[in-house]
Amino acid sequence: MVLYSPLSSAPAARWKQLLLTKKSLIASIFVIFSLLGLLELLLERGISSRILSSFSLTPNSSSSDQSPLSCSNLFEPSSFQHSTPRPTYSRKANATFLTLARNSDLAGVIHSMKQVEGRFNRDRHYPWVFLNDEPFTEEFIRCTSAVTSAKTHYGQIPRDQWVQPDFIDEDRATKARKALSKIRGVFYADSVSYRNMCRFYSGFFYRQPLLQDFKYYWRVEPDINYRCEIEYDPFLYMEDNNKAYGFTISVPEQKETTPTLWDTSMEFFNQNPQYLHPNNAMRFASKDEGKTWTRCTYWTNFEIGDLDFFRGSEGYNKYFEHLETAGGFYYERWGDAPMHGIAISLLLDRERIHHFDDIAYEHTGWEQCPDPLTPAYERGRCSCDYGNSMAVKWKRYSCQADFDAALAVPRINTE
Ligand SMILES: Nc1nc2c(ncn2[C@@H]2O[C@H](COP(=O)(O)OP(=O)(O)O)[C@@H](O)[C@H]2O)c(=O)[nH]1
Ligand SMILES: [Mg+2]
Repeated sequence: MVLYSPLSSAPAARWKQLLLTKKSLIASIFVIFSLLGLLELLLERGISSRILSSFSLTPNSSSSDQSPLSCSNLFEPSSFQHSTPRPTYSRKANATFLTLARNSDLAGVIHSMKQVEGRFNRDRHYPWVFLNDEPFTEEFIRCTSAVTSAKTHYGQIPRDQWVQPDFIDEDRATKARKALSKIRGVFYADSVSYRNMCRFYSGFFYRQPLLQDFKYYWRVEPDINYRCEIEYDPFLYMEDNNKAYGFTISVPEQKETTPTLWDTSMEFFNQNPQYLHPNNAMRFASKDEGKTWTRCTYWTNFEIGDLDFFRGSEGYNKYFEHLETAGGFYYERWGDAPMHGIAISLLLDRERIHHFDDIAYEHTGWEQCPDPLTPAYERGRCSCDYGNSMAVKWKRYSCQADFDAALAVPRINTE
């Protein structure tokens, strides 16, 4: 057998020819792009940059780059089949999915919707509520409504519930953002819009008119994954078991984003002890009866909640007002996760907080996968690795042990 070598004399001519072909190929590409550049100059329409960017189109790329008819291109090969006969469910909760998004989040939103529809909602037909601080584009509405057989609703958040309030001292807020940006590893340190989003999810989401007729919401963010079928109805689980708040993953908040949140919170609860539930889950938030904070939060990009609790709880709304007045959403970077974490843990009977340990959920690489020894894993035909779960692989960053400890605290008889 003769091994091919470009240095051997016999194929030398062919090698030379190959080099020539390669050179002419490069020359042709050069000519094509020069022509495109020329055309671009003439038409001033950015053709070549669009051709180049189409080579690196990712699911996260901005939808505004795409033509109005392009939403169909965002669909991956279908992960679920509409053709097979599906069960019909006669009982439903009064519930909706809730997605806050920018128009530029379209591709990620569609990805998430397909996950939710494919793993659960194709048979249940719960509606979707989409909220945005700007008007949704016609493309966003058309593409998202095409993914679900259920109703979709689109709302714009009132400006005063989104933008930084006037009483915030902008100089102080700017200095705080600059200082936070200098610390390595703090996400969104300099972002005002992220702060708007956190404040909105802390104190305003449940006040939106589109949510007024619903009792339960299930929060869905762009670019999330459900790795098992959801074979039962989590909304009905909430209803049947009188749950007010459900989560999948719990993690501690970063110190740098919330230096004064705990003290500000304790100030409120010390002044208003009537709002503390006697059977609360304080142990989730503090190991020493409130002196120090565990920094534990329910990771709020997944949450299923009872809107009546948020709307109707005087304690929750007064607590939010107290935080709002302190200004820490802008002078620091208080997140909705630590705010919800403290409020839910202190205001609610801990029996009303539920860990959905059978739901396989992933976002930004952090995930929860059910234990394969539990029925949920097989029943859900899961495609995830329990060993990668936050509470297993990253146990030291998980707050699951704190939640379990909170549930184990002996109850006070309130009869
Ligand atoms: N309308 C709107 N939605 C936003 C804005 N910033 C964030 N969001 C949404 O708020 C949620 C959380 O934001 P995300 O960037 O995913 O935060 P992360 O998961 O903490 O990295 C997502 O549903 C985003 O689409 C914004 O400025 N406007
Ligand atoms: Mg996110």
